[in-house]
Formats: sequence, structure tokens, C-alpha cells
Amino acid sequence: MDKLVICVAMTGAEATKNDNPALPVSPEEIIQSAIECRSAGASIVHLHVRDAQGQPTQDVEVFRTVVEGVRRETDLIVQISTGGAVGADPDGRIASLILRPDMASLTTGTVNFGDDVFMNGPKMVEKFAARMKELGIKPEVEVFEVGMIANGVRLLKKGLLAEPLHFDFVMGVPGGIPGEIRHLIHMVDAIPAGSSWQVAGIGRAELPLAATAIMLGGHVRVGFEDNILYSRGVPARNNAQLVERVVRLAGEFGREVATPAEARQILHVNC
Ligand code: KMH
Ligand code: ZN
Repeated sequence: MDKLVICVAMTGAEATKNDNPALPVSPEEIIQSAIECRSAGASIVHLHVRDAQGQPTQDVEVFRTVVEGVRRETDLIVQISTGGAVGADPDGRIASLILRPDMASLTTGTVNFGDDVFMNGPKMVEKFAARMKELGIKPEVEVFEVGMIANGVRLLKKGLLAEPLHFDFVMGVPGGIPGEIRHLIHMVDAIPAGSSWQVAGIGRAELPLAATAIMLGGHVRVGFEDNILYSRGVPARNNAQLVERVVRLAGEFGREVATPAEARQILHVNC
């Protein structure tokens, strides 16, 4: 089994400081959280940014501040979100790829997202993938239901993605695939041989799916984007606390945790 790659999604687009006051939203807070998560054992940061009012934005200059800060302070693999918030302008969602992050998220289909719709039409997804290819950015194929895996394979056949693919199974969003272990097994079975995968369980699905991924040889995403609680009714102290728990769990199962340099090799990022 490869060493375990831990990705941390520290901010997201949906949670607010009302939900958890430790949510990092300013560039300084996001960079500080990245430093703490690196110390805790994370090797990838999945980045969303907020404006001065704390609202989600895809503003290139805000992303630039955060990307430069994370790169200055850590050796983390930098992954920019091209999902943004529901309803974000498609061109704006890929504008920050110009910063040449190591990776970027690429959702390969449309999904209901709570009371909203997270729009990712076929032509839009092709355009996003083509831009990542042009700039040499490794896509993380984000799938919210199993049909999105087939869409990713279609992009591969069209030459817009390259093997080995790396998937992120986002499980437990109301409207997407439920965060159940039996569904994770089905997702893992559905990806092309040789692909890597990680799971991002939403809310209370985070912990059981992380434990399952550790045992199955997959990788894990945690963080306030997906889950703001440590346990039922108890807010997590910070993102690093969620990373630390995954590191402890991995240790119990005898799975070593990858450094960012090792994660680059495992996921074929910039190598
Ligand atoms: N905020 C969600 C609507 C991504 O980062 O690529 C989409 C999302 C996916 O977070
Ligand atoms: Zn995201």
C-alpha cells in the first residue's frame, strides 16, 4: 500500500464563522491554518478563498496572496478549487489557474447541492480540463455521484485528462451519493485500474469513510469545508485537529503518512 496522502480542505464556500469561529477565511488565517495542517501531517491543501466580508470569491488576487503565502511558508501541494460556490461564474472559476497551482479540482458533472444546483455541464467541464492540461496542472477529479466517474473516463478518452487519474469521492452532500461505506466500495470498484483516490466524507460521514480509506489503500480529505465538528455537538478546535486524528488512525492501522514530496510521487503531481 502507498503511504497515506492527507488533503485538507480548510475553508470551502459554505461554512461561516457562525458555524465554527475557527473557520479560516482571511488570507492570513488560511495561510496559518495551512502551516498548522502541514505540521499535523497534511500534504495537500484544497483552497477556497473569501472576500473581505467573508463571502466566497474566485478573485485571482486573493488566491494569489494565499497561494504565495502557502508556498512561502510550507512545502504543501497547492490545489485550487475550480468549484467555488454554487452559482459562481464559470470563467471566474478557472481564472486562478493562471497562478499555476500544482493541482486543481475538476467536478465532472452537475449535482443537486442541498437546495441549490452545482452546475458543471459537459462543455464547461471540457473547457476546465483543457485549461488544466494547457497549464500542466494535475486535476483532482471530484465526483459527487458514480456517474461522474464515467464522465471523467470520457474526458480521458478525449485526451483532455491523462492517466493515472486521481479521484476525490465527495460523499454525503444532500443531492449527491450518500456517505455510506457500501457506496465507497462501489466508487472504488468503478474507477480505472491504476487510478488513485481519496474520500471526503461530509459531516458525520468524514470519520468512518476516512477509516475505511485508510484500510483500503485510498487517501483521505478532511477539513472544515466538509465537516466542522470533532464529534457530535462538539466543534473541531481547528483544521489541524481533524488532520491529527487521521494521522493517529493511520498509525493504528500501520499505514504511514506521506510527506508532500512523497505525495507528489504517489499522485504523479509535477513529476
Ligand atoms: N462549494 C461546492 C459547491 C470544488 O471545490 O471543486 C463545490 C466545491 C467543489 O467545493
Ligand atoms: Zn472545494
